Amino acid sequence: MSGRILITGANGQLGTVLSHELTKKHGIEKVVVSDINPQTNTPFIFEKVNVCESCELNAVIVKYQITQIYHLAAILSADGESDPLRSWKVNVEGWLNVLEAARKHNIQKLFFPSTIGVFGPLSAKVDTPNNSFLDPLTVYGVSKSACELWSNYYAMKYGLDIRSIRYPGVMSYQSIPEGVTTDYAVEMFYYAIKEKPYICYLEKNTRLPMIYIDDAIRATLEIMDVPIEKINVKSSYNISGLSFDPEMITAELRAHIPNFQIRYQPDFRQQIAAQWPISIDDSQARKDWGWKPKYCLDEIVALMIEGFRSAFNEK
Ligand code: AKB
Repeated sequence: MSGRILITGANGQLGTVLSHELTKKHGIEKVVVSDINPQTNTPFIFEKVNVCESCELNAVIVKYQITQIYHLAAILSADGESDPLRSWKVNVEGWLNVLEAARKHNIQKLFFPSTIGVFGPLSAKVDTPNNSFLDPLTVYGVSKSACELWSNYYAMKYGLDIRSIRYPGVMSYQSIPEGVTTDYAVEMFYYAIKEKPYICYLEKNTRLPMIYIDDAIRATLEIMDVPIEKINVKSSYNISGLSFDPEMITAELRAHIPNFQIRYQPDFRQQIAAQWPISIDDSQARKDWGWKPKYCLDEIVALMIEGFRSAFNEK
């Protein structure tokens, strides 16, 4: 591969793992990880980049001769509601800065992370199709659906090669996500291994599309590797791993930690989750570029417990 890869938002839940996977695949000298916040003791080539500052972004692209960009910098669903205009600025103006830089510097390939948060009340709740009408009711969903439209425009007008996935809620043990409506499915493992009761901010039967981090990262690498001719969706591809609600995952968790206690105290994130699909139709991704999830609930729960225990040195 000529040039180097730039990851923005590398300190986030996806970026933390994707940085390792891309350096494993291409070599540590081929990947530049960046974030608005510094990385301590990082093994990577790291640059502090605020994606809202196009000069910072362009300077890194020129300095390292970047030819691919994985743009993960964003403010997610829960945090976004506390400052809608800042969320719009970071999510949309940040992506436009990347698109403009890609156009000016002939970036060969771009990855854009969209979300199930682009769907709203008018979308089918079960097996939500890829071509649903998008009527999101969070600024996160509004901004990400606007970014999908900008991706389609830059692909059509300037011929940019942009690949995009609508991630479900992601489960990983490598970081504790923040400002994320699906956080509960990660936080509960931390409380369980610490033998503390968990207060869940969603109702016990709020079912959402979810995916294990390894499936999410594999999907990202796979969609970036397929020939452009296979990419028929220029907005973003639905993908899904599985669907579950807090009650289902609690039952699976208690098979490993029987005394795990959970109480339900819904907050504003329940209203966000209630607008989202229960399950996703990812048949277009399966057809176009061979997407297929590998992890089911019992495997994910076992991996999450093992991962959190080793991360927090719990036996
Ligand atoms: C969130 O909950 O904000 C994200 C998402 C579904 O995109 N995990």
